[in-house]
Amino acid sequence: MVFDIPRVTSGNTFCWRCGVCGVWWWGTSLGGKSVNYQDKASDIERQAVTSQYPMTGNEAIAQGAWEAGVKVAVAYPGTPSTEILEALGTYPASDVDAEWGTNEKTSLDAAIGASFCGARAFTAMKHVGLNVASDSLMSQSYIGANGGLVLAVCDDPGIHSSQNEQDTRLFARFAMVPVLEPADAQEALDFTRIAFDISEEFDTPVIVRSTTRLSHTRSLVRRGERLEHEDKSFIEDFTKNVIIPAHARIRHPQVIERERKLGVYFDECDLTQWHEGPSDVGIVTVGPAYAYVKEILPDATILKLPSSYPLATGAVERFCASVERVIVVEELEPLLEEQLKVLGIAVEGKEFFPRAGELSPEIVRRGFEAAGVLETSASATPLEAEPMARPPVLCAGCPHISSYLALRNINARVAGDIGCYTLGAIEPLQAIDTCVAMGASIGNAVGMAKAGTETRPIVATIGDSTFLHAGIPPLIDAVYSNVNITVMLLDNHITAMTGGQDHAATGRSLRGEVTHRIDFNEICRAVGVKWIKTVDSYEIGAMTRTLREAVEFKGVSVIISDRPCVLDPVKLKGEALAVRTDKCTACQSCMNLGCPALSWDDEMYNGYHRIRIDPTACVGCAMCSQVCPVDGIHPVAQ
Ligand SMILES: Cc1ncc(C[n+]2csc(CCOP(=O)(O)OP(=O)(O)O)c2C)c(N)n1
Repeated sequence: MVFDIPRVTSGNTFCWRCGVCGVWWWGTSLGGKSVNYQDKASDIERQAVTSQYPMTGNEAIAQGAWEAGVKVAVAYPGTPSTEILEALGTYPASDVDAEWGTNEKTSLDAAIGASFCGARAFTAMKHVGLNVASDSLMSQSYIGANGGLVLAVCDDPGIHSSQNEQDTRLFARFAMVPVLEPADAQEALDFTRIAFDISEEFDTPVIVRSTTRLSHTRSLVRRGERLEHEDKSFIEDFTKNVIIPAHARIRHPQVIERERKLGVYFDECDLTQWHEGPSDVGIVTVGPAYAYVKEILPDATILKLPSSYPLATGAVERFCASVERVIVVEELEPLLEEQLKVLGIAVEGKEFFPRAGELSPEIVRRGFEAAGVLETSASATPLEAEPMARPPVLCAGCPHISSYLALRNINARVAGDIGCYTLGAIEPLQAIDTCVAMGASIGNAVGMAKAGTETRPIVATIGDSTFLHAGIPPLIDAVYSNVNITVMLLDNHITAMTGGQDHAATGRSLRGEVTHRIDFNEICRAVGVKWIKTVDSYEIGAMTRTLREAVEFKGVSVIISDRPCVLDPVKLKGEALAVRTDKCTACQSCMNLGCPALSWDDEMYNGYHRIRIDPTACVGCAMCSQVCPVDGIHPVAQ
C-alpha cells in the first residue's frame, strides 16, 4: 500500500540538518575595533560604503567575492561552506557565473581554468573537500594565478557535521598557499576581497579559511560596491602554465621566494593588529580564536595575525620581544606555536588550550586560568549554557528507510557512504558496517569482495550526489574487476544532507534553471553494469525481493532506490496515518523503521506500549503500514 504524497510547501532549508545553526552564539563584537580598509597589496579602496547589514560569515565571503569582481564561481556543497555559493547565486548572473560542480576538484579545476583566462575565479568547500581538490591545488600553487584565484575553505572544529577535524591551515602550508583567517563576518568580507588582490599580486591561489562558528553566525557588516576589472587575457607562458618536471623544478624555488615575500607583506600590512596592554603577557592569536581572547581578556596585549601561513615573522619577533611571556591561542593544531618555537621564541599554548575540539569563551577562560593569567575564582560564574542535544535521525517518510530494512532482511555486509543515508548506521536500523569518506563505499565493497573472507552478500550504499561526486570511478573498478557486489544507489533526487542542493542529476542549476539531467541508468550501463533495476523506495516488499535477486547475480548489480526526499526541493506532506488501537498488538514492528513520527503510547497491550503516530510529523509514506502484521495502520480519515 503506497500513498502518493502531494507537495505543499516550497522553499529551501538553511542548513538545519547539521544541528549547528541553532546553537547559541555569544555575539562577540571583536571589541569594537575599527578595521583599516587600506590594503597594501593593491591600491583598491572601498568605494561607496553602505550602511551596516547583518550577514553570516558565509554570506560575507560571497559579498567579498562579488565586491572583488569575481566572474566565475564553482563549488560543491559541504557543511559549513554550502551557503557561500548559494549566496553568490543570488547576485546578478551578468556579474558572476555561479554553478555547482560535481565535486571539489572539478570545481577548483573550473576556477583554475577561468583564472588562466584572466577572470577572477572562486571556489568554496568544506575542509575535507580540500582533500579532494588538493591534487590540482598542489600543482596550481606552482603555476600561480592570472585572474585572482581564491578558495574559501570552511573547517569544522568540534566536528558538528563532518567526518574529521582537520585543520586547513596545515594544508595551506603543505601546498605553500597563503591562508587568510577572518575572525568575524566583516573580516570574512574584507579578507575575501583582499584575497583576490593578493592572489594577483603574488601570483598564487589564496585560501580564505572560515570555521563553522564564523560561517553560520551573523554580525553587522559594512558592504561596498563591486569593483569591475578589465578582462585580462590568457598569458602565453609555456614554462609556467604547463607544469611538467622541467618547469616545476624552476617554479619550486620561486614559490619558496613567494612564501618569504608574503611573510613580509603580512608583517607590514594593516591586517596585522597589535593591541597594546600590559607587558607581562602577550597573546598571539589568529582567526575566530581572537574573538574569544578579546572577550575574556579585553585589555590584554594581543598580536592578531591575519594569517598563520606565511608567518609575519618580523611582527611576531618584535611583539614577542616586547613582552615577558608569550601565549598562543589558536583553534585546532599548534601551527603558529610551532613556527614561533622554530624562531627560538619561548612560547606556551597547547598545554593550556585544547588541540581537539572547538574553542569557546569558557574554554579560553579556563586556559588562561590554568596558565595563571586569570584568577581561578573567575570560573565561579560559568559563561556557557549547554545547548539541548538533538540526536540526528532520518526524517519521517525518508525514502532511505526501506533500503536499510531490506539490507537487514538479507543480512548483508554493508559498505556505507556519506549523506543522510549514513543515519542507517544508528539504531534502530543499524544496517551499515563501514563509512569512510565521500564515494568510498563502492571501492570498499570491491576490496571486501577481493579479500574473499566475507560470507555475507556485499552491498555498497551510496546517495545520488555522492555517486556523482566520487562513485563512478570505483563502479568502473568493480566492473573491470568483475567482483560480486551490489550497489544500492539511493536516489532521492537532491543533495539532502547539506540542505537540498541541486546536482547534475536533478536537471536544475544553482539558479533554478532547467539543464541537462544525468540518467543514472545510462551511466551504469555505459560503464558495463549488466544488472540494473529501479525500485520505488516506498515499496518495502519489492525492495527486499529485488535486493535478493541482485545479490544472487554473479558480477556487479545496481539497484536504484528511487523517491524524492520529503524535504527538498519542496516539503512533501500527505495525509497522516494513525494506529488503530483495536488492532495494534504492540508488536513493535513499525518501530524498526526509526521513523520520528512514531512513538510509544501510554496505553499498554500484553505488557508492551502500543504505538502512536504524530499526525503533524507523519507525511503519509505508509511504510509503517506495510510492515504492520495486523493491518493496524491506516490514513486518519479511514
Ligand atoms: C569530500 C566531501 N565533500 C562534501 C561533503 C559534505 N557532504 C556530506 S554528505 C553530502 C552529500 C550527500 O548527498 P547524497 O549523496 O545525495 O545523499 P543524501 O544526503 O541526499 O541522502 C555532502 C555534500 C563531505 N562530507 N565530504
